[in-house]
Amino acid sequence: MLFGKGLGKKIILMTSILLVFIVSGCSSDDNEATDKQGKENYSEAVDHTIIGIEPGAGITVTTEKAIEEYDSLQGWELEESSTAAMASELDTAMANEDPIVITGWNPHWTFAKYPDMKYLEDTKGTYGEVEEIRSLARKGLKEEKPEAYKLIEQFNWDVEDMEGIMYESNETGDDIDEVAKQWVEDNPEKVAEWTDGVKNVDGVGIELVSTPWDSERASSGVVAEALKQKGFDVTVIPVDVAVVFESIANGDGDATLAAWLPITHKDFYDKFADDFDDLGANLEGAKIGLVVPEYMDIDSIEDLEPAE
Ligand code: PBE
Repeated sequence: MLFGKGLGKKIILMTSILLVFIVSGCSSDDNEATDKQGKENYSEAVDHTIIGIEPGAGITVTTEKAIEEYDSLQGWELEESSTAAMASELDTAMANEDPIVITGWNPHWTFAKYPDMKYLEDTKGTYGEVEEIRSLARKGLKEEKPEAYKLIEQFNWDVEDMEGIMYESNETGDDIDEVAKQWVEDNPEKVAEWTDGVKNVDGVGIELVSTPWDSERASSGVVAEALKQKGFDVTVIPVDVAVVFESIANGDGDATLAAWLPITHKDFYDKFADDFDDLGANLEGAKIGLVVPEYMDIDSIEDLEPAE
């Protein structure tokens, strides 16, 4: 079983959510006829369609792989649009208790808003187990801007911190940058760990390349604020995942806090792996996968049915 030892512990850290789903058994042992009931209906009811997000996302690439790898997903479509469009389809489905299959991830405020959702068991490990979010820096940053490098290398926080900012911004409507700035003021001990031994500079420019999701707006927001406190002139540029990796590799951007690994951004990472410094995890206990409402009586991706 994929979701065995180790994961359980980490997942408890992952706040509210899910892990009611700590998988209790293998559906392949279950009675075949019982298995088929309902599941087929769900697959037909959702028109063999997974509701996805932006085309350039790592989770989109990974879901295309899942559709290739799982017999149960043969003939399925991934509907690509945007995170906002997915959230609105989810809203409608949940309000009507309709079945829906989405591409989901943590940290994400959706799980705070809808605690009654579960990851489908991923028996083939296409989505991996636990993900971490890593910081990467361009070659040469360490020598050229050592104080920025040191702060970014020391940046580390928890799922709860990131989700707290995302959730508050979503609830209050306040911009994530503002909430992140306030978070830095409210959490001086954590920020002191990141800035430990970092000397003040006088207006040195630093460019953080990031992705447009709330999770990365939160991390870039807090680090930008911490860097500003040390005298840096910080710019945060949100771009597609592919461009994040490309611009760190070719030196256009200084650093990113947005690399989801080992699975989500694997293809992008591998393509440029020799061309940047990997500064390690800034957050542990992230996750991606296929997610359904708790009221759907299935546990595993294998409980779905291929399109005829
Ligand atoms: N996400 C959120 C991104 C990374 C951050 C999981 C939607 C993705 O590339 O899939």
